Amino acid sequence: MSQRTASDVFVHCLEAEGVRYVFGIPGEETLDLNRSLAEGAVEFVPVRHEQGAAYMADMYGRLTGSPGVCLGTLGPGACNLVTGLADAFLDHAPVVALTGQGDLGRMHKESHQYIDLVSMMRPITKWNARLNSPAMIPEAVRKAFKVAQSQKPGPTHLELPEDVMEAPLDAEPLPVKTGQRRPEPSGAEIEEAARLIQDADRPVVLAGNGVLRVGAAYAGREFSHVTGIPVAETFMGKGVLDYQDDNALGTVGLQSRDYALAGFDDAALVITVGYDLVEHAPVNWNPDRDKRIVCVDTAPVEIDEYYMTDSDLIGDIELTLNRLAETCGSVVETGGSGRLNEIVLGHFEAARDDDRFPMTPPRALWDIRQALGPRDILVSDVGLHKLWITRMFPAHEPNTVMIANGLAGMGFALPSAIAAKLVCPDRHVVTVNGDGGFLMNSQELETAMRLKTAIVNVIWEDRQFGSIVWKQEKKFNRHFGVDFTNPDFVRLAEAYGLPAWRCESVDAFPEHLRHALTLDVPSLIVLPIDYSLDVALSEELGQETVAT
Ligand SMILES: Cc1ncc(C[n+]2csc(CCOP(=O)(O)OP(=O)(O)O)c2C)c(N)n1
Repeated sequence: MSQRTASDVFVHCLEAEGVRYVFGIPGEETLDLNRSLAEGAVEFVPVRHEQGAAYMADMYGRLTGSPGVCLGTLGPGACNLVTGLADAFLDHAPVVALTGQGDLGRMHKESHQYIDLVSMMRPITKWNARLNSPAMIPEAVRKAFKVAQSQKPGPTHLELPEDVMEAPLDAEPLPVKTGQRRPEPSGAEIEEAARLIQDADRPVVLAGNGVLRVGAAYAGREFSHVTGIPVAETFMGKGVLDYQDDNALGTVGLQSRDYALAGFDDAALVITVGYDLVEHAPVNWNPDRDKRIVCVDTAPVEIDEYYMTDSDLIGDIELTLNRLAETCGSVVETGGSGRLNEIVLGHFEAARDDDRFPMTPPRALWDIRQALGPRDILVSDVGLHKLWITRMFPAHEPNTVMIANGLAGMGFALPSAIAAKLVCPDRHVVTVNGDGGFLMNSQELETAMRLKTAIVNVIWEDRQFGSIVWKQEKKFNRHFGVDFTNPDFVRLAEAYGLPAWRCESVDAFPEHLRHALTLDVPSLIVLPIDYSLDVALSEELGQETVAT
């Protein structure tokens, strides 16, 4: 038997971690690793730009809870991973990034494509290391996965010098422990929080990304139903409650009065559940710092002068919510107002009869909602369309409206959707993109076609960076530096082998969409969009408070 190399052991460690895919682009400095991957059980998925690989790993991590893995070579390959890893860092997606590197012997001097990747990755990873010797591999891989997955999750990075990976090594992976005890707050902490909640005037829940991340949405529903306390959701918390649930207050955060109209002004206490401060700063819902706050989360809370908590219930969110519901029982004076939902869903429902063309965003979202089932997935790119989606697109189930929020990088949707389809082959996956962001990673149409990931890509075409136009018009009454022309997107998609259509009438969109959803290959729909309707829907909702 030929001698095993460090790269063989490395891949064996990935297999032990349960890795299914490595998304990436190989390089001359990852030859041994790619050879070992080719001979092992993990599928290497070649992509067309490393940013796409990082976003695929990010979405894989979001939807499975297990780290997605991406690979770039040294220097330029690693640099291209950065945007996707920064996204995973700010939105807390578990990812393990692997990068090639030159030999250990040339790192102290100027040399071809050498950049100190460990330093470069430091601010956007939870942990990050160079493999200085083959013997480190079992420990380093186990640590990279454990840290990426532990709360709150995020990316880790391993830099793999070429000479380390080709060296002989005979070693086994460290055991991967599962079924460990889930930490919980103490009984006394639960009781104190329950007392605060029972004594408070008109409490409400603010549910965030963390609830979905740990699969605790159903515990959130149960908590709301047992206690009677209604739930407002952040953009990334969509689907904690079905939007048709009587206790659903809607998605808050786009405009300043969202919170007031969901009942926050009258609430003396807010229970934040799985809320990451990066989602929307607490100054927006607690501007006078007068609310009592019960925090249910997986990790100690961040400090913010507008978020000084009265009770921290740190541990497993599902267990905590179950115990808190049991201890609180039915709460007498619950808060919340249905006004926000009335306004937003009122516009949404009315859109069904809006036959203007180019289409208005609410009508487009109405058609998408009708075409998708409750568990199907909508992935938004970044731009004005994202604000419309977060404002208005109603979710039935958790993890069905996926967005890039913390970093909010354009180009997120297409590669992420490919991974969503790999993870959820039985669910429809639709992307909505601006014509600006779509071209940032459109090369991944080739990856989608090759993998036969049957995602439907909808481009809202306005030949402008729409959200910047919107902001410039509000600030200066004019816009500049935001107009462009587009390629013929239909012919572009066809060049990759995808079926594609341009909508020429309002009825064409639902027709094309429904047809596209029956196909077993990816497809593309160009939808001329009319952004003249303000996403800041009404004065009653106040000024917008977020950036795209
Ligand atoms: C990678 C990246 N570059 C720049 C921005 C800043 N930015 C946010 S939205 C936006 C315009 C988006 O335009 P488009 O993709 O056409 O979508 P639309 O707003 O028209 O829906 C820009 C430039 C960003 N978020 N990400």
